[in-house]
Amino acid sequence: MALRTQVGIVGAGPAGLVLAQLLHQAGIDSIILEARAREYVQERVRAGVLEQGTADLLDSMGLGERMHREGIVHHGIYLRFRRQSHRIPMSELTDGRSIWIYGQQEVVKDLIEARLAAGQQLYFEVSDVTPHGFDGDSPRLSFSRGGESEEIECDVIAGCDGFHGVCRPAIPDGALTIYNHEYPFGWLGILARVAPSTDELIYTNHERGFALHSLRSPELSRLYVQCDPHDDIARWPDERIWEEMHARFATEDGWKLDEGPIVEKGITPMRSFVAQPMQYGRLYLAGDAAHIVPPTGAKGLNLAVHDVKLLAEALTRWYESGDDSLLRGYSDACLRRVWRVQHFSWWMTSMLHRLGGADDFENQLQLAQLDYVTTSRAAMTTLAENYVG
Ligand code: RFL
Ligand code: PHB
Repeated sequence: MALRTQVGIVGAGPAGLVLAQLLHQAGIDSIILEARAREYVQERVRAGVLEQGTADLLDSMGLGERMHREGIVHHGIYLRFRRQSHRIPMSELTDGRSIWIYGQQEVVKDLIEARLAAGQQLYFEVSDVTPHGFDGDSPRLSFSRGGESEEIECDVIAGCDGFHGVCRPAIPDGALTIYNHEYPFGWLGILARVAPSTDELIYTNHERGFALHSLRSPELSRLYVQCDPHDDIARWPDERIWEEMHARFATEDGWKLDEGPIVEKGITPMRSFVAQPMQYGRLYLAGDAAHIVPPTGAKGLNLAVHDVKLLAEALTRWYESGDDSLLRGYSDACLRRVWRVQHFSWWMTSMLHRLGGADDFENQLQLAQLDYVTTSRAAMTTLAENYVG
């Protein structure tokens, strides 16, 4: 017998989990199907920066308790170039707005715990998830669980299954316009068991390439260096990683980067991607399933959360009054912010990375832009406004 729910959600990343929680609070029933195991989803190291609006939303959902205890509020960031650091006082420039340092996997843990504590349905380790019938009015999700084939009948499907998911490819050819931009570099990221060497994030433009010093807690540092996206992580023993970090973060005034045991490392390619519209019939895409931004602006998770906030509002309106105007306008409403964030993320990426051009012209332009952004209050405010969201 088929299972039945109101909203069938594919993917238990931030998008799927926040959507499910918002719907639950509005009295709307959903089932989440997740391909991976709970432990895998909870341990995947990814984003670390929450915009004020994301943190406020988690708070309003009653999920902010641990974030307030363990998260760290930052009021500024540093841009480092020509071996000097320049602080962008974000809160001062944005009427007191700030960002939270709280790992994506911590957000995901809090959401999964809330979902299961409320007795709501979330199936891990399912396979062969396939959306059907979403061009009509009887959408279904077929899948396998423990070797058995099962099916969910629902009113709508939410494709929150990330960039490599099955929902976006299920939309017929020609219905989506795809914008895709790949960068000729990636990020090598590490998590190191050592106190951060900085009080706020440092974004560095260096002739050897970009570097970022972030953190997770008073004992855990998160650092990235620009690298070849096709490089093999085996070619990066710990000594080589630290050597590169020291070279790129070096300052005139002798600032020191502390080393510690590396507990996680990996290489991520970078792309900018948008599929539009973000809906087809009764299938709605949200988060990385619909768009990817390079991580330089710290926006991917925040954008995913913004999408599902709009989707939850639209579905709530529809269930309460039969009014589908917000649902019909879902994609347009999301895409306005998606493209603003696309521009900001591309701009930050272009300003801070070695772009691989044959001459030094682009580097000089970057330095001119960095000088402007760190001296003009108007330019600084533009960066700050976009960064805090
Ligand atoms: P996710 O997190 O990829 O979740 C999708 C979920 O769907 C599951 N799935 C399926 N389930 C069932 N059937 C299928 N066929 C399925 N296919 C996939 C997956 O297992 C997964 O659990 O997408 P979502 O929810 O849209 O969330 C997006 C964010 O995860 C992403 O945008 C951010 O991590 C991006 N990002 C950052 N965002 C920020 O806002 N601030 C940051 O500081 C930041 N730093 C980063 C980042 C991403 C990074 N990487 C590794 C890509 C730093 C890095 C290095
Ligand atoms: C992180 O802490 O993982 C992080 C911070 C800022 C970024 C990207 C990633 O822009």
